[in-house]
Amino acid sequence: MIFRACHWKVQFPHAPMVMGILNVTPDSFSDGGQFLDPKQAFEHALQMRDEGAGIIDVGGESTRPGAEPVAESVELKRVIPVIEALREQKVPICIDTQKPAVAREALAAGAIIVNDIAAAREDREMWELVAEKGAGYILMHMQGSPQDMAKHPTYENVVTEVSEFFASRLRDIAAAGVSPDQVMIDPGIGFGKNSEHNLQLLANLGHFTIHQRPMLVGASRKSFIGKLLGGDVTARLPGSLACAVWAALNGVQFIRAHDVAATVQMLRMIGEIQQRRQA
Ligand code: 7PJ
Repeated sequence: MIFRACHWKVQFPHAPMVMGILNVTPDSFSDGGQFLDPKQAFEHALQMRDEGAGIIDVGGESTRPGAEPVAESVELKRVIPVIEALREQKVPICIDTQKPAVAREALAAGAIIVNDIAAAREDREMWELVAEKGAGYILMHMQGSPQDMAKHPTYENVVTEVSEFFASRLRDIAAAGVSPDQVMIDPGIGFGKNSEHNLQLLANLGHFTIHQRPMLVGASRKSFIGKLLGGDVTARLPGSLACAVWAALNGVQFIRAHDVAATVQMLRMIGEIQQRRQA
């Protein structure tokens, strides 16, 4: 299995990679407002790179439950200067946006992967762009939209429904001209899922290997950790690390995380131990 994003490629098996989260927003749920200034955002990205992040996910629109959509011009003004500044830094950049126009500018500014949590539900322009540029694409499952997804998530079986979503969207994406090599799949922890749904998805990550695509999981600091175990958003690192280690041991190749140093150290330790397993 291989993942390609423009000039960048990763051949698997490969040690799990951390995607560091850079929210250039005033209202993201755990760090909103901290990195709205482009210079501060840039510095934070460099710090995450130095801590071992393999990808930086740059987002200018909060997708926390109930978040208001942001105008295209505002989103562009937040993310483009940061991506341009990072271009020279040789760290793969992912643009977290649902808008094809923002993705287009971001790819032109140096981003190589599109993290489209909407999975192109509005139109197919995003996939056409990804096909045209040879960019990477994160196919994430979400029930509903960020505005309404927290209200009444319902599934007969969340694991099979998410898996069917992957199968059907992977077919549509291929039909739009995107190579399967450009796509990674993501169950979308917290996106139209309650705590039980999130746990069932995590418990059954192995189910998604049938799609033969690398997987991304983002559970970092999410509210289900607090709901299950208590603790506000600043006190969810142990729970986040437990999700990350579980994901890594269940075949997940990319971990989306806020706390890059801790997550990288944990994954490296697991890797050292794993290498020494005897048959
Ligand atoms: C995810 C995301 C995730 C992908 C967010 C947060 C909430 N994109 N964007 N997967 N979560 N692909 O920053 O934790 O799980 S926003």
